[in-house]
Amino acid sequence: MSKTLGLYLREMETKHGIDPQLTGLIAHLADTCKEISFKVSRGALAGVLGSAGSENVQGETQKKLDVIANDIMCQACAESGYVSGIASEEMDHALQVPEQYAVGPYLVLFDPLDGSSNIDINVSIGTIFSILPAGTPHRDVTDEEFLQPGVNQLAAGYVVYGPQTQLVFTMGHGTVVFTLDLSSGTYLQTSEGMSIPAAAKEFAINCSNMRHWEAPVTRYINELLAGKTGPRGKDFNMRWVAAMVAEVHRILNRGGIFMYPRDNRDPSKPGKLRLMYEANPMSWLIEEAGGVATNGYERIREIQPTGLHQRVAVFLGAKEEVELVTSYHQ
Ligand code: AFP
Repeated sequence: MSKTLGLYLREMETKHGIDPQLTGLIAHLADTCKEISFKVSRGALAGVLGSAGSENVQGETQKKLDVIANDIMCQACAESGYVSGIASEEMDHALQVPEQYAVGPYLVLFDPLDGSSNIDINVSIGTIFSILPAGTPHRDVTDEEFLQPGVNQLAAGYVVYGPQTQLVFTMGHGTVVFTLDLSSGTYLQTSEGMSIPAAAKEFAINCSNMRHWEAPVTRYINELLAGKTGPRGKDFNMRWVAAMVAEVHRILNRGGIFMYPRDNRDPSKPGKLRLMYEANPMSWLIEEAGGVATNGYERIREIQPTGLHQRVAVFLGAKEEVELVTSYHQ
């Protein structure tokens, strides 16, 4: 009989002294994602597909479901009583908790729906979250308070909406997986600890950007593509789902390396992915599973953020591969 999320969280409180407010917040976010999962699964039947006709702070066109998921997550965090402030990919600035709700000791950051281009074609997408300390609970939260390095995270995870809805998270005691049992509406544990093999046979990168890459990345990918007769002496397979959630989920399950490098298209953008609510939480999940995550130069979780929506190059997954491509940058 699989363990329920509730039981697992209680055990984390007693075994590892995790604050019941933190486990309470995770349970609340997990519940909230059931609602997003339900809306995602209904798609056109619920009239939630297509563009919202607006742009987010990144200048990206928002899908209806981006906006819906963002509203659901904001409301859930605000009403939980566990948080002092909320930041999201879809909002220019951090959101303060409205007066009618209690505040708590945590800051929550999220990408409410990662992989937006997959929404309308029924391919895996997900919600990514990162939880940071807020100090003494307060209401007047500023963007600057969120600018903490990823090593400060107290919990991080995602919910992937794929053939199954799965919650994958860490509180620093391994990366664990819970699958939403649709018959009972409960999350049941389906992995007690993910483990990424140090070597890899699969890589994920958007090769259409090859002409914009910097030399170390071109060198590394060319070596992988050369296969058995190249310097690596073996063949590699390639995958690209265009949703970081799905790529990380695959790597946690069967290994490999994921890359979204910085490129020369726009010097003001060091990579595409966002540090605070994409790279940091994913990096921790990967590290807790024995993998490595760098920006080509340094460990992602040690980067001191300078902006809520700052971008970062990402190389994450199998230890040997990430260390190799990182060494090419030195
Ligand atoms: P959204 O956060 O806008 O949904 O973008 C998803 C994403 O940032 C990341 O999940 C993918 O790895 C990446 O975009 C795919 O980007 P390309 O379309 O450039 O390959």
